[in-house]
Amino acid sequence: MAATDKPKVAIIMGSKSDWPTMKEAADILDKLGVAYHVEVVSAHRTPDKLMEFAGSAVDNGFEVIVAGAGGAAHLPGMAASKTRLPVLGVPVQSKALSGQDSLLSIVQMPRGVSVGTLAIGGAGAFNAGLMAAQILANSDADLAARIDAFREEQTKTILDGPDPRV
Ligand code: RP5
Repeated sequence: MAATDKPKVAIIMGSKSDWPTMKEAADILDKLGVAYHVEVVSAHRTPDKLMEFAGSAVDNGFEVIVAGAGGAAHLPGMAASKTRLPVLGVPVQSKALSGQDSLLSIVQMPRGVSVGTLAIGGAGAFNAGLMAAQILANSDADLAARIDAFREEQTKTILDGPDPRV
């Protein structure tokens, strides 16, 4: 990946406190050589910024948005309301309700405005990054090959260590 590559993936989150979770999306994109943009954009604390960010996302060259939020997690849905880009929602694990609140806030979108909802927490963030890469790979053969290699490596790791005790 060239340093000058304009990111096609935006990773946004409601708070700096979401970063330890959302870093997992960044980590898999790093591993797959996909450039990304990272920014805190809060649906509740910075609503005008969210509208501006999502409303200009296509013009800014983004092709996928990964959005993570916890609690009353309205960020992914409100981002999706302002852009036709695929929005992958990550429910961050909240302290009070263990992310059940985040999950339900993100997943129950009304018909006609879609958010692809991932699992609660780090695995969801990782898979959101992976899915963003898989979307881009439809028009990027080199990235598709890197994803295939990642999957083969993952499978080999399991097959090479079948004994659960070691
Ligand atoms: C949400 O509120 C954020 O996405 C975060 O998960 C949660 C708590 O935010 P902080 O109070 O830690 O900033 O908007």
